[in-house]
Amino acid sequence: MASPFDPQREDLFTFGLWTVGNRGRDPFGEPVRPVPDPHHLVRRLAELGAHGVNLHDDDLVPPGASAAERDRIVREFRRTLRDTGMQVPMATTNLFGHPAFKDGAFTSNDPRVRAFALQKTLRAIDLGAELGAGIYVFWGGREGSEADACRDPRAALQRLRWALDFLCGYVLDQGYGLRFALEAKPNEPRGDIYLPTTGHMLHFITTLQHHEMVGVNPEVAHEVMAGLSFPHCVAQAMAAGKLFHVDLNAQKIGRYDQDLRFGSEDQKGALLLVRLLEGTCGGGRYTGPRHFDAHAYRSEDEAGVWEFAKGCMRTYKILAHKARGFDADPEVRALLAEQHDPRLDPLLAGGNSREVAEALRGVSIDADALGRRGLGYERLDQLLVEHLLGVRG
Ligand code: GCO
Ligand code: MN
Ligand code: MN
Repeated sequence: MASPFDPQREDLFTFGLWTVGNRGRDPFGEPVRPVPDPHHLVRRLAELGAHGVNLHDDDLVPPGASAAERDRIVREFRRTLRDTGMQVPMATTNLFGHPAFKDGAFTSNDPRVRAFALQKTLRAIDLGAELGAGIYVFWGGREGSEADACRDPRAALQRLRWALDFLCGYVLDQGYGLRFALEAKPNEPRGDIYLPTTGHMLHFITTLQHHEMVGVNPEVAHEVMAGLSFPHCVAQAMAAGKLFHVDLNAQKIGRYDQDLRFGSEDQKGALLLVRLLEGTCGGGRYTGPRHFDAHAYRSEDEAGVWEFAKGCMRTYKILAHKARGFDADPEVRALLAEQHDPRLDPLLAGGNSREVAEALRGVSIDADALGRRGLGYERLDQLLVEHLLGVRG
């Protein structure tokens, strides 16, 4: 039976080939699922109502493939995309799997490793452009350290900056319509990864030569690993006009990078995130792909993988519905109504001037009364919980 929460193409849901193709390998155990066929993954995702798939270079073209082999694989993949109407909105490079990257890719002390990383990325950017991607993600999983004396972290940042400036230049030279999105993670697989949070990335971007074509790709799990509020991180990126992409998943605090089904943990945080992305609280809506960078539990076979994929998309739509209900609730609106004071409104509206500073000094404010005043947030939060639990709205 059709449900209003069934995914549709226009919802812009995407998955990585590496997510629904995840084989359930972990540091302690071997894969539990067979080697995936990218064509099969694309067809199943299309049937489920997804908009597209994203990929690393190596997810599609095995490393070491000849040029002829590469062209054949890409041609066949494009045919499957055409047959299913699926898009490739985002592409990226695997700069973490090869043993040569054990001490970083763009930040390695060895110029041969840095050159190898650039060669691989140039080829992967060509692949992304050929598949029609508009966003190119950089996740520097190996760009970090354990023996921290191995390099001056400032040198690492300088090398990263140089590589991104170089690659932006390449994209512009080629006339590709690609924008870059930087993805932060605090640790794993390295003890410490450089630029560990989205906030760090946002500042780093301001130091790049082509900063206008570089934004961020925040991931739920990664900011939660750092103990931070993901909605706050996304809000800062949106306010800066830098939310180019988003990696949706779920994560328990204090764990390894779990990449769980979206909304499977911290449903309140997930609701607040969807509320922001959908703009139900005002302040603009995120219009890019809703990408799930997550994978099924290791306990699952292929049927479980498709339950996982459906679950990510359904939960997003259910939360969008809840967010609309919450923000339209008259009691919520009353609690959140903007507060006014006719004496202060004109003074706090414009910028600084001597007159305004002088006038501000003269306003009498009863701070003790303000301190005694209750703000109604217990009620507000309970309303949020009741919307979430389905007894209201
Ligand atoms: C992780 C990362 C990766 C990247 C992906 C794209 O979970 O460790 O998020 O999944 O997003 O490799 O570069
Ligand atoms: Mn992750
Ligand atoms: Mn990610």
